[in-house]
Amino acid sequence: MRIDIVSLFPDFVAQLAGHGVVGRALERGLLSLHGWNPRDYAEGSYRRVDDRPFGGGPGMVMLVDPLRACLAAARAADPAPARVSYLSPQGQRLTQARVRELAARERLILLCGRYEGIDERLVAAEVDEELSIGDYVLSGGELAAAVVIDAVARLQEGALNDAESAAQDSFGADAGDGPLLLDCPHYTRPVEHALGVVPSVLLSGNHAAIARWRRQQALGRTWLRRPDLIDRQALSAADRALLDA
Ligand code: 6GU
Repeated sequence: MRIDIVSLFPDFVAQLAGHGVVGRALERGLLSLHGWNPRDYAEGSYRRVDDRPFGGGPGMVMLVDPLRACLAAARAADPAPARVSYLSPQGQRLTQARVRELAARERLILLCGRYEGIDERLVAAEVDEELSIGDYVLSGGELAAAVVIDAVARLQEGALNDAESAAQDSFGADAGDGPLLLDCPHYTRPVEHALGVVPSVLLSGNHAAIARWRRQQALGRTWLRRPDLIDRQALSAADRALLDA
């Protein structure tokens, strides 16, 4: 998958590439990241990318033309067509279902705004979807883009190690089908500690019992902490039985 990021902060892309699952996905050739700076497409010696808002008020609004030229260059860098996703608090909330849909695309163009926003005419003409990562305000789209990139990178086939992938299947937090559940508790050595003992089922060697316990913990935690994530009617009969047990 190819991801193009349009941002006034080119260092941001380099930061992402150096670490963790995203870094590994890049190394393995599962993902490529390309940064595009609208300032490189701005005219004049000042290379102006923003101006004061009509109607007054604080802050600056990003100009249409540098962004339009920058987006055109990003699009043209690869023959595959790409939708433009604008990261903004006005967007639809990002969910794991949406992440799965984004991860399946061949290309993404992520548009990061700064300051008070982007001239609405650019948004209307060039943006295919607006995405928000939650109901709070960030000073720019870059952190939101990083969230999208991380979430999408780890779903690329081969991005995770075996152990990480295993945690994703049937009883994991993101089974891929069914509800997104909160994770179950995890323990490591020592078995006995002043702060408590490890649940005995995890030491039993009974893999079916362990899987059942983890699924039950995940369901129970989700039910208690994030009831909005579970539609009881949509659970499998097996999950309902675990939740009721
Ligand atoms: Cl995508 N951008 C900004 N600036 N703020 C946000 C956001 C995005 N999602 C939540 N808050």
